Amino acid sequence: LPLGCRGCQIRSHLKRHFSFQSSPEKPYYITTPIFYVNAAPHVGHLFTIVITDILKRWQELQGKKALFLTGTDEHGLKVQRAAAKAGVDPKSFCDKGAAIFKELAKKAEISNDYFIRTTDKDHSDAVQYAWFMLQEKGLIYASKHEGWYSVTDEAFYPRSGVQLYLDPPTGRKMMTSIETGGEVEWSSELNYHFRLSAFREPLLQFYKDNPTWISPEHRMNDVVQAVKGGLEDLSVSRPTERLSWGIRVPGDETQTIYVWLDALLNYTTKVGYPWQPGDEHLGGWPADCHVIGKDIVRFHCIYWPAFLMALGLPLPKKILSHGHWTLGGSKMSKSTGKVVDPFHAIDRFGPDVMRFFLAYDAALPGDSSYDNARIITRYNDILYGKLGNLVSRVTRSQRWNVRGAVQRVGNLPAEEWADSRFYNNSLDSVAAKVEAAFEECDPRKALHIIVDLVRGTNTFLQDSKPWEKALSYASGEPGDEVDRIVYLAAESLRMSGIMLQPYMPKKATILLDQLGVEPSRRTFQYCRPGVDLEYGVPMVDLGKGKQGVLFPPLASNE
Ligand code: MET
Repeated sequence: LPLGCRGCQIRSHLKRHFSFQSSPEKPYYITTPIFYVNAAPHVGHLFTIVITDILKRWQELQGKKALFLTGTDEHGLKVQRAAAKAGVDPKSFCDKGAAIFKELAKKAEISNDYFIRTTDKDHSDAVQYAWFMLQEKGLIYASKHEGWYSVTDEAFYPRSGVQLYLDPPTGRKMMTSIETGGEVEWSSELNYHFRLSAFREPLLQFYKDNPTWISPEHRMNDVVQAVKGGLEDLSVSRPTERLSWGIRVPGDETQTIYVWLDALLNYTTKVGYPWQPGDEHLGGWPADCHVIGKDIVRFHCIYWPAFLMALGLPLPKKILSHGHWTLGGSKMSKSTGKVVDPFHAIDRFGPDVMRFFLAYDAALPGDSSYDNARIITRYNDILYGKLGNLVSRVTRSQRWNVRGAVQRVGNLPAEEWADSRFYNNSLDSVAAKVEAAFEECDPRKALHIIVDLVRGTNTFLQDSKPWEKALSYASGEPGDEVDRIVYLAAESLRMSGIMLQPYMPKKATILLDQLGVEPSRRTFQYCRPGVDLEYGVPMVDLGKGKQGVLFPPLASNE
């Protein structure tokens, strides 16, 4: 009885909290994992939020409403112990950690709409409600649990999942998880279990019906094998005397909810769970894409869909699991001291250049190695050498002006200017190729296609030498042939600028301002040759010399 009452209380309390404006269309909804607050962010976190931001901004470029949730995972033994070690109360510890992640998002030009903290009251109330619903459905039961627990991974492992490890530097013997290397400790206690085993068949059926649900697809095989191999019921609470920093089990103060159940629910609680049946879409649920690292596939691809099925909620449409960043050949990790501070990296190269580099060399689908020298190479070769150069060549020439070329050539029938190898091979098809890459959730591939266009346009100019041809027109009018060349190069730049906005929001805006593209004409629908005849007059002072240069040469000490 007390539990039932508690459920009603929670529900009526929550109804006051979530009221979404009705809108007929479900927004596109994308998320990052919520990050543990106990460790400072490294470049891998920056990569995850940047990739997610690019995918979100791509949707907006298409004219769709998109919502982006990121945040911090604040409960659990790991955070509890880190706070104790730091000698501060857990809440103050979390406040500090969450502020750093928020600052990183701001510094990296991330356009997240929400930032959830699992210590938010709305969230913990909704988690208790979900628990209550699972219990009502008979999917949670109490029993003794014995097993190995890794605090680093916040996960239990079966006997077959652990091994004895001898730490070479210290000679210390310890038990570790075979999968992650995280140290495990033995625990034998009474706690609540979720009937995960009951979801084996529904999960296998779901994977079968949705073979492209996980990207890259090969990770689906591992998930299917794991589920086929058998699913044990999952321990979903710990005794409060061990784990006090968390959400209490409703009706049983002696137990605290397992941090992963608490954490996974963030994706729904921030967008209005518990909804009135059928109203999920108002806040954006189901998520269109959860972006995650490959190390947390099990939680997102087995536990999470099982929890949602248990709650009778729709499943997310896509899981994009990326690889890791390595440094000097091994995984970036705090324990080995091999980490790159993303704040320093942004201070050094700027947010847009970092975003470009992380997307161009993205750990998608495999791992990537992080290297400052490579960032410099990419900058010199692509941003300074190709894109910056193209902008200067097109917009700053004394021998022609873009506006004149757009007016004179753009108004002609397409046969008059579109019939060239450059047009047919690059300009005409680039938008469709980029779009297809985004449909495959591959912003890296999409960026390579855009960069290829920029390279190709430089080559086209190099080969057609409009600067030489323009010299032979003394009247000041550059003439048909030069006009056509300039027009095609300007169109390429205009389309590249539009498609680069999700990657480099600030730099792409400057580029489009310099090219004089109206802000209302910067969406993907304008990403076809010949559709905009209104551009060409710079909206900003292009300045002289270095002033206004989009990508200046790097200082020699870089
Ligand atoms: N905090 C977890 C991690 O950083 C992710 C939780 S996502 C629900 O791995």
